[in-house]
Amino acid sequence: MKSESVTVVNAKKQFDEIALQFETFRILNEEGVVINEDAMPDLTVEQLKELMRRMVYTRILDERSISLNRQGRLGFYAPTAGQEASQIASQFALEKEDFILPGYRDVPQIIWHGLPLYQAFLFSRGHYHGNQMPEGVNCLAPQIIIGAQYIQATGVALGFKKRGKNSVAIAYTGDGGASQGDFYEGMNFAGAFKAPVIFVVQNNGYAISTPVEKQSAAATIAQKAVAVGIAGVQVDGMDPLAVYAAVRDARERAIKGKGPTLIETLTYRYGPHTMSGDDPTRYRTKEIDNEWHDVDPLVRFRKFLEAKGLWNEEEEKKVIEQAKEDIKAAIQKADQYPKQKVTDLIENMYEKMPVNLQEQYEIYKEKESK
Ligand SMILES: Cc1ncc(C[n+]2csc(CCOP(=O)(O)OP(=O)(O)O)c2C)c(N)n1
Repeated sequence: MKSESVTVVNAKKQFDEIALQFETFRILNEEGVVINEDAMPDLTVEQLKELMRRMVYTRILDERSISLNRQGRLGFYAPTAGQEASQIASQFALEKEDFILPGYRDVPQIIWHGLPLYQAFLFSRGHYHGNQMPEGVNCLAPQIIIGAQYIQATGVALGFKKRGKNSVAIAYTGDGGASQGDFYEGMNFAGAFKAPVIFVVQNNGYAISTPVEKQSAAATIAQKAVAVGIAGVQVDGMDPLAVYAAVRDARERAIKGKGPTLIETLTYRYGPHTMSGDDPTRYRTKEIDNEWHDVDPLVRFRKFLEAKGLWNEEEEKKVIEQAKEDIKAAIQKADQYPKQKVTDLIENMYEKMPVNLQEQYEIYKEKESK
């Protein structure tokens, strides 16, 4: 065969071009000024204010949760401050019937989807009732196994599709999650079957202490969508309007049968990985912290609303007081909830108790009745 007949692929050029197509989608700049008017989502004044309220509330919830953890009143806790635009604005773009498959840091989304606060505190304490979603709250319990919820989300979405429902599943993971096999497997299957699912990667730069550059040679996580033939977008994860618009758009396409979307949000967690001993000063500098604080989602959105005369200090204070009151009541309710027993664990593990556990169950029932 003559060499001229062979098509030579300029792979380097192709790769570079792919990365270029994934420029960061943004609507608000750091000063809270709209720089992408065409992409402005259709939100009412009340919805814009509600989005701000939820972000302020969630920041307080994070502060209080950290302090409750330090007092020994909460157990496992993964801080959320810095990630409010990625978390709260993405949930805000959903409908109640949509199904959330969260990771351990995504407790705020499931609270705003309907999980009572006292149950979120029980989840933190490892109490089974923290994982029992009330009827009509369409969420799974936060997943600790990194990336596993990507496969589960595809299954939930296919269920919606088979039943002809106009609902979507949304799965959250971090940048570390995008290094897992489950991430590719879930997206690949969803793409092939056009499952109505939204895959969100909150890229906060680190999987505990491992920087994202050490997890992948790809210039963006969003471009990984290309390999499985689905839509992908990289979003400024500190811009609540951009996150909202991207998720809303992905949702609309999903329910129209156009398949899944991978959304990478560029964000940052201000605190440690979890409250179980991580020290971020060992792998991040103060300068990096400051750079991200300068683009804080609450500051940016506050400026945007204030310029329109829709937000002020008084309004913010009201939200803060409400959050503190709710948190106090919820932790008291969690304290009063019956302590977890071994029999509770066995009862809640299987729909039908296996025979081998039945024996142990009887032993504990006897012990716990004393
Ligand atoms: C399958 C699996 N491997 C390892 C771990 C241990 N682990 C817990 S959190 C974490 C880092 C995850 O980072 P990322 O996905 O970026 O999420 P982030 O915590 O930044 O939100 C690891 C490796 C785990 N929970 N599950």
